[in-house]
Amino acid sequence: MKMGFRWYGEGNDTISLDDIRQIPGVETVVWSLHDKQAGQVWETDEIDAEIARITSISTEAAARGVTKTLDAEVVESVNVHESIKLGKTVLGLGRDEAIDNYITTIERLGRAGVKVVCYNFMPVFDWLRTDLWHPLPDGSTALFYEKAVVDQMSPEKLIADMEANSGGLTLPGWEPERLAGFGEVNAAYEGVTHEHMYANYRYFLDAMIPTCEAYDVKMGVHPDDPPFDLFGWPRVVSTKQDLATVLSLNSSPYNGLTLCLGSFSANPEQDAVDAVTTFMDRIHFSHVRNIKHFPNGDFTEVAHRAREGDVDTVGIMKAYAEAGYTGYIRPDHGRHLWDENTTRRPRPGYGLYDRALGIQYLLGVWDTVRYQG
Ligand code: CS2
Ligand code: MN
Repeated sequence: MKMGFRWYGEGNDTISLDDIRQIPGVETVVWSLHDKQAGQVWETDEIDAEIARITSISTEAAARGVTKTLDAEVVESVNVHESIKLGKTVLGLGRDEAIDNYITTIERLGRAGVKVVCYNFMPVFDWLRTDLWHPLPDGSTALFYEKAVVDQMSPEKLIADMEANSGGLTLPGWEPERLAGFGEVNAAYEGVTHEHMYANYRYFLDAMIPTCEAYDVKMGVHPDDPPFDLFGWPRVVSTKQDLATVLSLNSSPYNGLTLCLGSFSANPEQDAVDAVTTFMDRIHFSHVRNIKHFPNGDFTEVAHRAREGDVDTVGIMKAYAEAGYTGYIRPDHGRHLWDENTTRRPRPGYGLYDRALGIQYLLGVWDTVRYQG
């Protein structure tokens, strides 16, 4: 297993590579070119520059005797253009052109040494919460989902609220360019069923997977977050059955999962440990985090420690360790702690401290199973 840490890039994150380097156990920086829109090709020189930045040690740090390096083997995400999900031209781009661009990007990432690419197949929106800075009883804040708000609100109002709530930062999945196309995309989903989505998904995989095999880049789809339909749009990566269906669309091991156990567990009926053991050989990357459910359908994100919430993070790490899992793992959304609620406001869910604490907890379980004595 390799432990990773998501980083938004120089000048785009409150956390530095030198901060990440000091978290015990982190080997991989999970990165992306965050200014790229879905459908765009990633340029080789931009890819190379970002990887060089991540894998090198700054002159200043080297002068202090720093020698620990990080790798850049995991990308999260290369976003899928809506035309691919819809199977038709939308926002001025045809499906086949969008797929060709995606394949070119995968090829270039493979050449540069990237091993896993995370993506999602959610229609219109990426992840969804109603409060990004929800107070917890200990004074920290965390991402929160209030069911009644989503049930009563229009997507347009939610977009406005999220923008107001993001502290001026562009939220991945909520990029202004994506939101600008909302009306057209929303209309294009009229009448699109889950079956249509699966047919388009298969078409995409069949076109792309041979390139993934040739360049040794494993694809990992991230589950829908939250894992149920929203605003009538068809989500197809929500349930355990959905994950099995997606894997069956193309049987290559390169068609795999980014098993995000927080997203998956946002449906309280789903069993995270069971998903890990069921899909083990097709999991290339995993996000381990914890959430707490309320009887009215709300949920909040909490610390990674199992007893803080409803996700069995110990059972998850035990299952990975017992199987000798060789893929990548990262902590997922953490709470915002200490100065992150005042002066050092991070990207929502992506502060430094709680993810660093979470990693130590996850590695504690891993080491208990793998390295006793
Ligand atoms: C989220 C998503 O749960 C998560 O990791 O923050 O933004 C996720 O990165 C994307 O859906 C993956 O494509
Ligand atoms: Mn996740």
